[in-house]
Amino acid sequence: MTNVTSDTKPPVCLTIAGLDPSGGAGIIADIKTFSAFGCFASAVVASITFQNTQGVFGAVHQTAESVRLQIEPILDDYDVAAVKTGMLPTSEIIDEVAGIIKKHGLKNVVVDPVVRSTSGFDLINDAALAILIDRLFPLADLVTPNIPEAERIAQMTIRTEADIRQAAQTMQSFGATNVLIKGGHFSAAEFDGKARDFLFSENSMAIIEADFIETTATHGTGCTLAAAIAANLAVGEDLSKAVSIAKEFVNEAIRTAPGLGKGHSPIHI
Ligand code: PXL
Repeated sequence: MTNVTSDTKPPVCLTIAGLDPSGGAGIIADIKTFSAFGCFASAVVASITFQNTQGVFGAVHQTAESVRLQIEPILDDYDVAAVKTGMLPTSEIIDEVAGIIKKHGLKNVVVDPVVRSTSGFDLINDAALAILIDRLFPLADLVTPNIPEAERIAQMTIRTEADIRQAAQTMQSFGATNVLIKGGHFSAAEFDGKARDFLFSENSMAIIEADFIETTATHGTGCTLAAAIAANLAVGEDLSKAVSIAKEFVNEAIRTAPGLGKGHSPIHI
């Protein structure tokens, strides 16, 4: 039997994250996003969550061994062009993932420091968050916290743009080279109808702006944004371009969200 192959191979993107079986967030959102940018999706499950648009009801986490046994065959077989991590619920899993990223010299690593669901379910415990900061931040090309995540990681309250700068500096002092603080949860006193994300690189800060859309249909935005950035890095965009393309992509997905479910509806692409 012949193996018919095409000359043009899509870049392979790998997500290591949680499964949201209702399809809004986690690896399902990541897979859809990788595909949307012409990448080939591979996906490693770190936890199986039980949820719908109304809440997260529980989770069964994988072991570090299960995560390793999922990842290694992929890396033995494919050249992975970018990696996105999402819900990594335990210290053991984070330690394993960091070791593998280091050992294989994986590039274009986007770390979404998932901490808690919108409904208030803890997706990671405090001990694991400390390991995530310690082990994964230094290996990340980009870390993408939202405001509540940035507050928990930097251990401060964020109310102003100056607070955002300070939180980013703290995260950079933890070893993160580039930090994207997503301002969707940020309601500045002088709110002017814009949703702003703040991209901190070694010596610069850029503001990525889009129209603020008043909606509760935002389930999956964080995962989709990080996956879109990873996919755009995989196809060769530089970081700042990848972030602005991803931001526009997520905004369009919010704008066109189909209103599924009875709670926080997922975006859809
Ligand atoms: O949006 C954060 C998030 C990430 N990953 C998984 C989730 C959630 C939120 O519910 O379930 C698997």
